[in-house]
Amino acid sequence: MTGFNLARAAAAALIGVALAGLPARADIKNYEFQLVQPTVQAGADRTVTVRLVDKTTGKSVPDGVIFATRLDMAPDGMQEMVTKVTAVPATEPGTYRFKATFSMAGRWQLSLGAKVQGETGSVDNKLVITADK
Ligand SMILES: [Cu+2]
Repeated sequence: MTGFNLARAAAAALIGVALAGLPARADIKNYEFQLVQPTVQAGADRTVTVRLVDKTTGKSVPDGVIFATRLDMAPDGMQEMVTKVTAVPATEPGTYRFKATFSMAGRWQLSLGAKVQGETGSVDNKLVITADK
C-alpha cells in the first residue's frame, strides 16, 4: 500500500466508524416521557409526575426543557375539554411535575413537547392519565 492509499483507507475507516457510531449516539427518538403514576383522583389541583427517559440507557434525563403542554380528554372523545397545566418544581432529577384540575373522571391525554440539551429536534409524547372518581 502506498502512503496515499493508506491515508485513504484510514480516512474511510474513520468515516465508517463515525457512521456506525451514529445510531449509538444520542438521538432525540431515544427519549420518551413516562408517567410515574398512570392514575389520579378526579378533582382540583392534582399533581402529575412524568419522567424523561433515555431509552438506550434507561436513565432519567434531568435537563429536558418542556416547551409545550396540553391536557385534554381526547381519549374519551372530548378533545375540546382542555384543562390548564402548571409546571411545579420536581422533587427528583429527571422528573417533571405539573398541577392540573381533572374536572371529570375518565381518560385525559397529556401532550408534552420538550427539548433535550445537545439534541436536535424535540421529544413529542402523548400520555394517557386516568382520572378516577
Ligand atoms: Cu370530559
